[in-house]
Amino acid sequence: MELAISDPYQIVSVTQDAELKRIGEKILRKERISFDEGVYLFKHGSLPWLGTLANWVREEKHGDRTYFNRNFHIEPTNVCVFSCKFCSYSRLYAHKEEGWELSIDQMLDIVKSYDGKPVTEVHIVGGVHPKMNLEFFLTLLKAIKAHRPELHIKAFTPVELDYMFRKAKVSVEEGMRLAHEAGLDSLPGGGAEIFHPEIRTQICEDKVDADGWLLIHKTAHQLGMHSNATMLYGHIEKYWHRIDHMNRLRTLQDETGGFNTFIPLKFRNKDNEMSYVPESSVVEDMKMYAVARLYMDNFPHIKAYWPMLGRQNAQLTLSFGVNDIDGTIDDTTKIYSMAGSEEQSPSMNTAQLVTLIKQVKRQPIERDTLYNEVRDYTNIDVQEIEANPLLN
Ligand code: V47
Ligand code: SF4
Repeated sequence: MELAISDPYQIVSVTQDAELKRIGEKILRKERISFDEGVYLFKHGSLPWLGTLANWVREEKHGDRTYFNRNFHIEPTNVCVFSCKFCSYSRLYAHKEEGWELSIDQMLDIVKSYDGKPVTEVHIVGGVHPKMNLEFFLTLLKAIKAHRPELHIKAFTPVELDYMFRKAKVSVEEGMRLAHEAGLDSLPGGGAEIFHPEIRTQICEDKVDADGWLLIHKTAHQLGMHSNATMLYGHIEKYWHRIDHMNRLRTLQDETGGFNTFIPLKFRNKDNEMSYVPESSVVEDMKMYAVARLYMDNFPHIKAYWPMLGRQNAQLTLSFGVNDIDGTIDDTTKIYSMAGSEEQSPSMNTAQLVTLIKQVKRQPIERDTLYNEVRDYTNIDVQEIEANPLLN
């Protein structure tokens, strides 16, 4: 009989490491793994072992269904009062002439440039500019909703929101309520970095801390909004810092159920104050995704963000627990190209995204931000997509 390498039962039982075998059996029984077990997986799990189990969990949850969306970004400014050491993108307020600042009209023009195009989401995130205050962003949200009510607005990290709320002297509850009423539909996952203060104080000491980040997401969930969560990995953190980070998110998710997606973000080292730190290897990247899938048992989705990883590595993650590769992007974000990603002008049309997913024998599903199915592309030919402007 042929030995299927992807058979999780075989893989778990052939390992010589008794502890690994015990943890693997727990996963196959769909039991939650502990903090220490998570760290053990990072330290002792081989890539094929972790990958096989993560792929099994992914297929139990989603089969071959692999999500993407049609979206674009708006980056209001790269001027920022903070000074995160890993950031290649921001210009300090003192050097603001080197950065950009968009007016509300300019941002609305970007939204209008998508009129008639079948995008479902705008993702708005940027630096923290002292003049772009809560009132400015409430006006922006209202203007976008007035122009295109059905466009989902996923915007602002707790870093931006915390700063706006403090300047406007409103509580988190009041600020989030105002933003939601003005049109904010959900929160993206940024600004999380590494929560543990031992690392956070070294890489981004002056922005919102872990509790502040988690409170803003919790408040969003209590208002009925959904959100994502990221983790910036592969720099000076240890494995246990990653598990600590994921554990805080898993605990909040138990309480609120408001997170949709966990997105590990690979640290890129070009042109920032941490350029001396080498980037993680592809093997380490795949292990990160696999352990995320195994540890984050209450997160429905694990996303690989292709503009950061590169499209081929993003494709590879689909065998290591990932079931979402984000969207078309349309060359509207600069954060990763400035940090050294090979994707210097990130843009993929639907045909390209569908091809990427089909090449690894998965089912491409276009989703909206909340994972409602927009279209199943499994049985649609790439030529048909390319010929139809509404599909591509
Ligand atoms: O918080 C900044 C990261 C994040 C670097 O929710 C870097 O769907 C790597 O959160 N190397 C912002 N990463 C982007 C973000 C995001 C992206 C895509 C989708 C979603 C979502 C959220 O970018 C920051 C920071 O962690 N970042 N600099 C760098 N040098
Ligand atoms: Fe500012 Fe965000 Fe860059 Fe930090 S990561 S310096 S908060 S733009």
